[in-house]
Order: sequence, then C-alpha cells, then structure tokens
Amino acid sequence: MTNLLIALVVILAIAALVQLVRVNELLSEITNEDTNSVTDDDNNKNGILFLLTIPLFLGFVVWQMVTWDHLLLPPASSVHGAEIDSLMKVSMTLILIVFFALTPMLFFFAYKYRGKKGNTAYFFSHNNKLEVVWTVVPTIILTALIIYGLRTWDRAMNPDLSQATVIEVYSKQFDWTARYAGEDNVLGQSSYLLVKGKNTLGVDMLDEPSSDDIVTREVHLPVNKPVLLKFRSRDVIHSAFLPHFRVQMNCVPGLSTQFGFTPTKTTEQMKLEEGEDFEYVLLCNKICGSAHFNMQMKFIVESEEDYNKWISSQESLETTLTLK
Ligand SMILES: [Cu+2]
Repeated sequence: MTNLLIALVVILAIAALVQLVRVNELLSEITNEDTNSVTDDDNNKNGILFLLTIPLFLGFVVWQMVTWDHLLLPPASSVHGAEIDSLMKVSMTLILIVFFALTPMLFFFAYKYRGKKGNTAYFFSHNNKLEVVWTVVPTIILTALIIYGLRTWDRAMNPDLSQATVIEVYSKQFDWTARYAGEDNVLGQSSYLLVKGKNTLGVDMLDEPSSDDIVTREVHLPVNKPVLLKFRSRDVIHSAFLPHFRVQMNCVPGLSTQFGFTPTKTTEQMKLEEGEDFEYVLLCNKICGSAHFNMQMKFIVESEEDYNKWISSQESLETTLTLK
C-alpha cells in the first residue's frame, strides 16, 4: 500500500512539474518574451556559482579526508603489506595533486569563458607542442607507476617461502578452520568425500603426512617468520581477507589457492598502538550467504617462544580423531 502511495506521489509531482512548465510557456506568450533565451545576467550568475564551487567542493573533499581518516586501516603488519601501502601512498599522492590542480582550473575556466552577448568562439585547430606535452607527460608518469606497481605485485606474490610454516585455511558456510602441517611441515591429502564425523576437513588419514597435522579454530603465527596459507573451500567461493596483513585470496571449491607472507608485528604490539581490543582477524570477503558477515577467525601473532609453547600444547589430528 505504501509503495502504491509513493508511486502515486511521484506521478503527481511529475504532472505538477509539467503543468508548471506549461504555465511558464503560456505566460511568455502573453508577455511576448522567450523564456528559454539565456541572458548575460543568467550567464553571470551561473559563472559566479562555478567560481564558488571551487572553495566549497575542495573544502568538502578536505573535510571528508580529515573526518574519515580514522576509519582507514592502520599501517600494514606484514613485509609485503608495507610495500603495498607505499604504492598506494604514491598513487594517491599523484591522484590528489592532479585533482587539486585540475578541479579549480575546470571551474575557473567555466567562469572565465561564460556566455556573453556577441562573443564568438575562437577557432583553434592544432598545436603540436601542446599535443606532445599532454601525451608525453602522462605517458612517462603512468609508465613509471605501472612498472612500480608490477614490481610490487611481483615481490608480494613471489616471496621466499622455503622456510615457511604451512597452514591450511579451510572455508565453508559459515566458518573457517585451520590445519597446521605439523612437524613434517607437509599437509596430508584431503577430499570432501572423506568429510565425516569429527573429520570435518576430510583429511585422508591413510596418507602418511596427515598424522601430525593439527586442526585449530584460531591461527597463531610467530612474528617475523614466513607463513604459507593454503586455501580450500567446501561449498561456494569464499575469499580469505586479512586486512591488517594486506592479504586476500579467493577460496574456490575444487581448487587450491595460496598466499605466503611474513607478519611483522605481534598482537601485543598492535594492542599498544591501536587500543586494547585490537585483534587480527580473518574475514570472508565474498558474499557467500546469509551469515557471510559473521564468517571470521582470530589470528594471533606472537613471539616464537609463545608460538612454540602454543603449538606444542595442541593435539595432533591422529590423536583427535582416535580419541573418543
Ligand atoms: Cu564466505
């Protein structure tokens, strides 16, 4: 019923507008004036409005940048994350310089060349110098930016992982489970066909490397040590997102994806910098269903000593599955 009323109001508003325009036209017929003709006075008013737009619009942009700054992520807590942040900073600085230089020009010229009776357009056919400048300068800047971006991407995607701790991150609607590769640092084979009872990840227990694997509901990482996350999904496409480490990778059913990185700050350090309630968190960044918003898992970065203590207190998969 409400929707019907809203539609009715919209239709009536449009009809009223049409009638107003019609009244205006009839009036102009009586007074013998063309209401559509633009006078110098109109042009001056609009020109001044363009001029006013410069401080108002730029002021609004600056105000937003200052007001919402605290909602941005803190500096990256990983080696490659710091490089991605630098790339972002360089790109944003360039964009902002161009934005703050061109926006005033755009509105100022709209004011300067506003319509005036008797004005004629200046015919300007070609200028080689101008063409070269506005082709060559952006080409150089964009090429440099693209090369810088590709190098950063290349380093982020190909770190040295020969010493990395291997951890599987398993996604399903709507939670995450982690599986450490254990002493041998090799994950046992797995298949969704083997998902049964306690074996929620479908790990093949007949495969030798499976026995020392450790399944956990939160991930502990030693600081400054490389880690290799291997992602799997049981049902739909999820996306593992670790915003503080600048890590994101899709988890695709039937496919194994991975991401290696090195955390550089412990949770304790982050609590000191960002507040007591800070936690590293793994989120799902693909809208995967009704409880997608709550699909998360805690990550804890700690000293190697604390990490070793924690991992040695965890039960191996063999023990977990055989114990009743
Ligand atoms: Cu998800």
